[in-house]
Amino acid sequence: MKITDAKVFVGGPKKNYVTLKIMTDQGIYGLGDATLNNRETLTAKYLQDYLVPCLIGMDPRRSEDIWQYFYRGAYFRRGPIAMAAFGAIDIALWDIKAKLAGLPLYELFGGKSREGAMVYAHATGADLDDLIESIENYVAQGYKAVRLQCGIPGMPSESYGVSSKKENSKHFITNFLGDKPKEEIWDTEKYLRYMPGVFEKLRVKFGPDLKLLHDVHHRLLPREAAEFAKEIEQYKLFWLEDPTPAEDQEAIRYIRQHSTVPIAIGEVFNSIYDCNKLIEENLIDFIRVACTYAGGITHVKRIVDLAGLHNVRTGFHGAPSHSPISMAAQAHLNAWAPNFGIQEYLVLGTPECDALFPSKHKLVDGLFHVSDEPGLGVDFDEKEVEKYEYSLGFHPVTRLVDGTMWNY
Ligand code: KDG
Ligand code: MG
Repeated sequence: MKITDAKVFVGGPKKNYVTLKIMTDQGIYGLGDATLNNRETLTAKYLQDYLVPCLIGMDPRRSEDIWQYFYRGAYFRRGPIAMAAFGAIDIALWDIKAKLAGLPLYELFGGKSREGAMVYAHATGADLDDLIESIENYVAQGYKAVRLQCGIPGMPSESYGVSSKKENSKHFITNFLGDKPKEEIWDTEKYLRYMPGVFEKLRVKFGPDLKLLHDVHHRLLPREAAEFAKEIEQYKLFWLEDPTPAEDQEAIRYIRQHSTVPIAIGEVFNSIYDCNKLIEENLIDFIRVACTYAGGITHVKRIVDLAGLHNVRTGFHGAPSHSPISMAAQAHLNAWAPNFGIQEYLVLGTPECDALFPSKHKLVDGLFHVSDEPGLGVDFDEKEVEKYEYSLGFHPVTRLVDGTMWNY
């Protein structure tokens, strides 16, 4: 069996999805996702110029060897652009492998460990009343877990995950489009003073069963994060995400020494070498890598297995920049993983997205049910993608009130 061709497409509804389609001499094709948010043309070019020419003629069943060929062959290892490009190839090869076997992908990992995998939605509000409305909306739809981000009184601008527009509380997707990054101003003191009260009120309002998550989005210093984590321990969050930037892993140890609040980290990681210490030394509770830019299924499965040895559970990144292809790859891992925790979920379900990526995956009562079709269970409409053009976008940048550059 041989790979005969591979095409890269860039486009999608409100997102520049980078989709890879690998064709074979047996008529079976595989799909991969190389979308690296706000750097999409780079992964597309990496694939087109350096990887696709080498793929032609390779045996698509040899996904491990092909992964090693590109990873070791790059010489300059790791990095989000390369790992996203390798990831797209890897996801497409697993799709082909499962289609060849005539089985849904999860069967190749060891079969299902659960019927539905719990997901969390993004609740947001410019103020606490808006946030409560947003959470109620998700609870009414059957969600068992919500991530909550709340506007902070007196905060000089919108900050991560918060929108001042009320209508966004039902379906808020950050808009990154524009020819320069937006600037946001962040006030740590105001955040630290206000946020614990939000958790308290939400616990009283929604009771003990609803799983509450919160993303600090890398904004705190280690001591601030430790104090915050200690203070909010009593509100029993499902997780506290990215309290500090993850490149300083000793900071996580410091937070850990002061609080038992569950910590989730890893959406910016692209390699097992970014997280092996955090996992092996039990510094985190959830690992948030994504199939897209952490090298695809082959590499992420290795991380999941390492995490399982240390009682670290999965909580894969699932921001809107992941196309339904990588979300499907993660859904198959979620159906199988013995150490599954939760899945971030936003992207599937809009009519435009369904038209571009038809699939039978279903969300029922806050649980993701993976389709039983052979392969990933997602298709891609090449005609439909022609409707969309690439649009430039940037992550916002953040400054402290005195102008100092900070972490977005
Ligand atoms: O591209 C960056 C986003 O994916 C990130 O800001 C989203 O933090 C995020 C999350 O938890 O989904
Ligand atoms: Mg996050």
